[in-house]
Amino acid sequence: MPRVLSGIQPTADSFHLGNYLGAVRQWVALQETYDAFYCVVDLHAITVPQDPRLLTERTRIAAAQLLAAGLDPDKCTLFVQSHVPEHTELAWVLGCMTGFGEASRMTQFKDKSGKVGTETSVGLFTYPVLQAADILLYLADQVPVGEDQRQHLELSRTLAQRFNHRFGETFVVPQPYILKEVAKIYDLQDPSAKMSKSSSSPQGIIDVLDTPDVIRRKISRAVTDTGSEVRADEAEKPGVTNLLRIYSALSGDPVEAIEARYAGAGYGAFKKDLAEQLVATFAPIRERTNAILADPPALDRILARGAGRAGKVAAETMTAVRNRIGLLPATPSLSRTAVADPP
Ligand code: ATP
Ligand code: LTN
Repeated sequence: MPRVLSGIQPTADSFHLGNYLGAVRQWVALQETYDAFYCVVDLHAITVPQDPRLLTERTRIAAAQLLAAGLDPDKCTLFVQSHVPEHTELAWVLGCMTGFGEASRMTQFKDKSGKVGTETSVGLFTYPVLQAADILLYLADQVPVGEDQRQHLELSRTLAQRFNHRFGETFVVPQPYILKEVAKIYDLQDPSAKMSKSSSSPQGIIDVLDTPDVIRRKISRAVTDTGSEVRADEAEKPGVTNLLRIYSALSGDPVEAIEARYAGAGYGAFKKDLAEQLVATFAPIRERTNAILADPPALDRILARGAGRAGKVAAETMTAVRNRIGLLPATPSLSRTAVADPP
């Protein structure tokens, strides 16, 4: 079975509509036909300051939402990145093969470091290298993400090829899996900006865990464009075009069919129906998330099982990597604990 891997950061109390349509929905679909590995990337989250208590809580919330959205632990491997230490070990190795200039060209680093200013960490700079390690450890063929991750995926491909060329075939060169129609969902208040956990205003972003009333209010206040025609036109009507794409992704109807349905009806009826589509999708996810979060030990068991399965694959790849690059193998019968100095 071909492999798929993806990750999501536990940096908010809820995923948003962009995360859901751009990534998570594909994760759910792909678990049926791929050997799928999905992780909550807590080590990526700490590239900017995080409150420790909140990070723990949000890691569980993230995992619960993924299960509630349809990930099935019997069909995929769901785990927390920091539970598999090979991620950081491989990131070090790959970091030693990444050019400083090459890493400096990452646009997400430029954007984010611009925002955090003097607080910019080395971790934020090497973030894409850790992401490459996440992917390459599992020899993933496909990586489902939104458009904003395309450049990071390109770096992962370059590093896989570079390693294979220098040390012999080891890694699979991964392909981005990006669905054009939902690759970039825009902010409801500013249709020129990506809907984003870190930069959208609360009114610009729909959270998977928003209550139905909040969803209805945010959609009714979403900026639409001049005129009253429900018509996709990226240049003239970016707000309506974004809403049409969301409607189409949720309902499965082509954009043209939705345009035809609301011809002459104005924005009001269209937005009302769109809000109901969102409520129908998110209300059950919200309820299931709350139910899963009510039993933390059960959730932790799912994550432990995931880490066990992921750890096996990661350990195998890491052994191959250590051998390839010439690190002296540790003698198993003389493991650290077996020959520890007496206290
Ligand atoms: P931030 O913008 O604050 O860095 P984020 O909202 O992009 O965070 P991530 O955890 O970085 O959230 O992204 C998780 C996944 O969701 C990634 O695959 C990313 O490409 C995808 N994604 C994020 N925002 C959007 C969006 N607006 N449209 C489509 N996909 C998105
Ligand atoms: N950088 C990604 C999150 C991420 C990821 C990954 C995605 C970390 N590791 C591996 C795909 C594969 C983001 O969404 N900002």
